[in-house]
Amino acid sequence: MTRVFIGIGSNVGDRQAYYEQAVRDLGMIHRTKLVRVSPVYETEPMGPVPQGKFLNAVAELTTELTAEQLLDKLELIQVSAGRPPQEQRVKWGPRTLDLDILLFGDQVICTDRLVVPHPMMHERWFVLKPLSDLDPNVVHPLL
Ligand code: A4P
Ligand code: MG
Repeated sequence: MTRVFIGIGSNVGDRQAYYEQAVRDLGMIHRTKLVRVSPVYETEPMGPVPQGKFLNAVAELTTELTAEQLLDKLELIQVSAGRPPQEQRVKWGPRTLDLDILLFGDQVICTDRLVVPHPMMHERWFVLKPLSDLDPNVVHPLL
C-alpha cells in the first residue's frame, strides 16, 4: 500500500460540483482507498495565464496501483468532468477539473508522463496549506 496525495483544482463552471464529483470518483478507484480530504480553499490563479479563481483541495489515498496506473484513472476522471483530452489543452489554462499526483509514497519519478513529487508543489500555497491540514509532518522526498 502506498500513501498518496492528490491535488484537486477547478476554476471553470460549477467548481463546487466538479470538486464533489472528483471526491466521489476518487473514492471509487479500484484497489484504492480514499482516506480523507482537506478543507477546500478559494485561491488566486497562479502562473502566466489570466483566468478565474480556483477551488483547491488535497485528497489522501492509499493504493495498490502503480503511479502510472493511478495517473490513468485520474485522466479518466478529468475527462469525465468535461476536460478536453490531453492533446487539446492549454498548458496552465482554465480547467473544470485538474488532478495532480503531488506525492506517491516517497517515490521519485521522472518519466515522459509523470514527474513526482509534482514539480512546483513546494512553492504553492494552494498545495501546501491543504496538504499540511491533512498531515503537517509530511516529508518531501527531495527537499
Ligand atoms: N504529469 C506529469 N507529472 C504529473 C503528476 N505528478 N500528476 C503529466 C499529474 N500529471 C502529471 O497535465 C499535463 C500532463 O502532465 C499529464 O498528462 C501528465 O502526463 P495537465 O493536468 O493536462 O496540464 P496542466 O495541469 O495544465 O499542467 P500542470 O503542469 O499539471 O499544471 P499545474 O501545475 O497543475 O498548474 N492556480 C491556482 N490558484 N490553483 C491551481 O490549481 N493550477 C495551475 C495549473 C495553474 N495555476 C493555478 C492552479
Ligand atoms: Mg495538472
